[in-house]
Amino acid sequence: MRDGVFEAPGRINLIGEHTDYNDGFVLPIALPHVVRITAARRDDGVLRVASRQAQGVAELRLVDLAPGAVTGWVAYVAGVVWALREEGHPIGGFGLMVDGNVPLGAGLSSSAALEAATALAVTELSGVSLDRRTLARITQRAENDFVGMPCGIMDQSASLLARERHALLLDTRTMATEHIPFDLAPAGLALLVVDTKAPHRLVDGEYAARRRDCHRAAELLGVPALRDLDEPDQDLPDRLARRVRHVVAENARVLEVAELLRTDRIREIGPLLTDSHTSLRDDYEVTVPELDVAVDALVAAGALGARMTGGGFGGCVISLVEDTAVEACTRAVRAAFADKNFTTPDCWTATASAGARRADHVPAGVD
Ligand code: GAF
Repeated sequence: MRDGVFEAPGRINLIGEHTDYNDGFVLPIALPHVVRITAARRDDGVLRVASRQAQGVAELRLVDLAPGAVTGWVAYVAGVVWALREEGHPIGGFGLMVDGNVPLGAGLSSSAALEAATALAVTELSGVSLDRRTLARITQRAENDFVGMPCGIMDQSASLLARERHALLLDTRTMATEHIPFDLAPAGLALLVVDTKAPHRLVDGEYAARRRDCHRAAELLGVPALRDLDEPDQDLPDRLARRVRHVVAENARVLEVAELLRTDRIREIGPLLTDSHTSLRDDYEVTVPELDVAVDALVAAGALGARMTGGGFGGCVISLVEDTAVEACTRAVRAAFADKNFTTPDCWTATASAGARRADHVPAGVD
């Protein structure tokens, strides 16, 4: 029996990188690209997961779900069911068919989209009513404790809370949100995305190492989180001082970009995007040559600003460009990549799209 279809988008972060696990600010948009799950309840206590993009079918008994017991992409699905059950929600067996078009391994949060779609599907079809912020926290818990990736809460929040034609300003400490209009076409602008194809691996030591640096710095400075600093501190060991400088400046940039968007001064966010990239390259040290070459080529070709987006170490660059400059910027990046013998990048423009939703519109009273 087909019980329901649920969709959750990937995301692009406009600015506010590596701030979420420091209790800071982020400003993502949801992509039009989604993970789609067709879900049906089962009464045998089994979670059966299949995907149109991957081989094989996983059949897991709910009672066996435990951190470490499941690996690969199925862990993101199983982890959400596990986390919900851990928190006492009555989630039973399910058959889930996963489909989607969020580019994989590109730093566009295909895994958070998978988690969000799973959470929405299994709660709604079980009659468990949880608000979106709670779902964001539970899906983050699934990724932290079940998958073993110590991510912050940005990606899950973007997928669950974002709105069409708006950017989501999120205070990750309070989970307060503001939906700020972000509609580039009427302003004659475009957001050009360059998927560098540089392999992107966050479940490795580098992300966790940055997180440890930040926590150590906060501890040394006697603050609950780096969010609580207004000025970078000079008394730390060099590496920690640079990490702190990035986080403090990046939080300030997010708030500045938010204010520029609120007051309809979109073009003026360009230099702040590029400053963010420079800081991620020099102080936070999470870029790779493909990301730096793309940003340099875009800015040289006339982009108003450009930066890596997401965790770094590969993945995508975003740039704010006049809509008349999209082709020239695309050509410039392709030429720069060819010159360096890098893999040819994918280039496309993104629009701010809707957050996770039920996609089979069941008339009221039928379900
Ligand atoms: C990854 C993480 F999952 C997010 O929580 C965030 O920390 C991001 O990297 C960096 O801003 O996407």
